[in-house]
Amino acid sequence: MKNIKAEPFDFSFNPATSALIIIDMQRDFVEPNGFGELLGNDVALLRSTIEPCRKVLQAARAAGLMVIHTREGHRADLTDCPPAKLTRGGKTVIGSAGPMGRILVRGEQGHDIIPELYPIAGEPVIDKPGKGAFYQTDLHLILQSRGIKSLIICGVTTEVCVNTTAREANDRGYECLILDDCTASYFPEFHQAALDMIKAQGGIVGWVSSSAELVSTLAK
Ligand code: C5J
Repeated sequence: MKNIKAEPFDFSFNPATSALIIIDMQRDFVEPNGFGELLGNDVALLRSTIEPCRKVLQAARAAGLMVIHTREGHRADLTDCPPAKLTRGGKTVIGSAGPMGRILVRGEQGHDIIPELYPIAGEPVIDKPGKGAFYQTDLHLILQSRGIKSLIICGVTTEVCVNTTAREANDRGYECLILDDCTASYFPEFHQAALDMIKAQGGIVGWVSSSAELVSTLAK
């Protein structure tokens, strides 16, 4: 077992039954000219997560942790995109043409994971139509098949897909550790509130720690 300094109290995990899950580090959210920027957001706020995520990914791979990546997006014909989701965002609607291809459509440049964190062979990529990584995906089946009990969660955005996934995981019995500097929001105050909600009430959804703590714990 490993013990990592975390809030609201130390988080214990067995690397053999733990997975690193990196949420939606896609060009559409993190790079200029993607969905996020076209919606009027400052992607620099999310790009601060890239280097800490890269270090965590490297450490997780070296320690033999299971690594899973997710991508939010839809089929080219948008048949898996609820009409309610399609009408949001003003002119920047899902499926419309952008500088990196059709927005949040699978197979388009913008939908793919940024090169800095690109998956390697053996790392499952979960394509999800919703905000949560468990909704309408085979993530739970994959985790159960590998005997995974604990999830270390990174990615964007903290209050949307990271938070939704942590809540879904918590309800399914997984213990979740979210890494503060490996998650971010276009709205810094939402990032802080989202992490506060996770660790409140004795860790009602999970634990919060940092990339440095995780990397040093895995190296011990
Ligand atoms: C959003 C996400 N923010 N990955 N998606 O729409 O958090």
